[in-house]
Amino acid sequence: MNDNENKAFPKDFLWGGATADFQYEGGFGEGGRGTNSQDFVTDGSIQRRRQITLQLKDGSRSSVNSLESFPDGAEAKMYDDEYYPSHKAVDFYHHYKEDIALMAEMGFNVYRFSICWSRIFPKGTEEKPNPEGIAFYRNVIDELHKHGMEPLITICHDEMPDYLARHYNGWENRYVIECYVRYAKALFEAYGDKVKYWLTFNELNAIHGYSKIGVHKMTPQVYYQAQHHMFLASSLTIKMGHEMMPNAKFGAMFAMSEMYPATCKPEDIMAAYLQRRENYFFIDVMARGRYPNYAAEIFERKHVTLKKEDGDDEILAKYPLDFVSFSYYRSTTVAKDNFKCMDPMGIMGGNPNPYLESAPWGWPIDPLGLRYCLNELYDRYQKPLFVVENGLGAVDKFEDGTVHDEYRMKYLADHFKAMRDAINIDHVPCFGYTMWAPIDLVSLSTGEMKKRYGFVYVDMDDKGNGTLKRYKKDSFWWMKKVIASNGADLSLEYEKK
Ligand code: BGP
Repeated sequence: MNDNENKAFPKDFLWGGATADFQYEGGFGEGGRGTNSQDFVTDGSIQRRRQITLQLKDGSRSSVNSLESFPDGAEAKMYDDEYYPSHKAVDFYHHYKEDIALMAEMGFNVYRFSICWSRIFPKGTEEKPNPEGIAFYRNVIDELHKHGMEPLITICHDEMPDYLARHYNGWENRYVIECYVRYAKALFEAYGDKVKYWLTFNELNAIHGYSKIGVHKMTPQVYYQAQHHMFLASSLTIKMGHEMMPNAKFGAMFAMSEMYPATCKPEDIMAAYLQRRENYFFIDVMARGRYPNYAAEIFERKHVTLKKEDGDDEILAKYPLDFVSFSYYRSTTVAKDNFKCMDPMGIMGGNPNPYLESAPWGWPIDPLGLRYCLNELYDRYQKPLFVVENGLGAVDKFEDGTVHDEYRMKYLADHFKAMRDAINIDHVPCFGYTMWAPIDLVSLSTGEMKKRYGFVYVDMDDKGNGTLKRYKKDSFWWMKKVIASNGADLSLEYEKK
């Protein structure tokens, strides 16, 4: 056995959890919050995809699934008889003190959360931020510090003020860069002395459509143009952030899923390579600071002509990411005949791997793939790494005031071991881990509550009924033990203390 295998994690390793506002916070219509592009997305399931409800040009009601284009002239609209999970989510807005205390009790020293852009700038076009929105997150940050926790802020997690989507077509419009940078500046002015770690965007490689990037029609042209604007917004924000907060560190988050060739047939290996490359495209631009040479092949194949202005390339080159962060839930396989570049993450499933078991919502469980990703990402970018999402969505049985979720402990223990091996054996500099999601919240892909990730059970069902009361699961106590040992003790034994 290698002597380094069971060593603890590095001394200052950051252990914590991650959430996103529209899945967790709620507080719709409170504190001056403006409507957000995610507020029109209904609940759903694996069989029934989440819908964005619409009003058509002739005034009639319709809907599209959250990745599809709107019919001409249609606009997003809410209806009283629909359930929209983002409105209440699990109400962190009114439970933040209790939730942060629970996270602290497990020993977290970091908490990753996203700020709701429309809580700070309700329309996105205002000159001055909403003071109530600024105050809410200041209270959250102060509460974290009170408990010795470091905030890690996602500036934009798959959403935007609805006004910018509706009137400007979201990120397709270059004007939105200016709005985003003004928003980031307001955050840096308000919290710059309290927050060191920032993520400019969440999963740029996996966001499509109106709810996430504000565009009415999804074509490759619109998609890559929108991405170009997000790359620029990120770089300009990093520039400004470093000027305003010399100690701050910036990342952006990518959805990683190891994409293995389905067989050793050269055609499958090539298909897997091409699909991986298409996924890496986004990190390549932001971490290396330039479009990769293979971008030309993607743009030719998809008939994309990017509109760039003079100076864009210099901005990307001068202000790349300080660290690379990513989500990792599973791996997938790629064969020549299942190659589908536009949706590399297959958020609703993924191709099976005969060597792996799948989690309840179909994602193959592959801890070793995390070690592989960490090695590959470091080798590719030579930048420190942060695993900012990983966890198991499962159907939990609530009994005796708790959940006996050994399956969750096992999933996490195996992934922690893989991460520990990457750090201790392979010498990959990974400085933190935030588990998705420490308190149960609404699933992004299906809008369900029953796909639960947390160490803490929240009493709420798929339609938002319940007391919202929080209960510690068995894994709560286990995680507390793991953090207390700084990851040296990953056994499934624990005591409830
Ligand atoms: C990531 C998102 C999160 C989160 C997670 C789990 O892609 O950044 O917002 O929800 O996936 O996905 P789901 O909620 O669909 O299980």
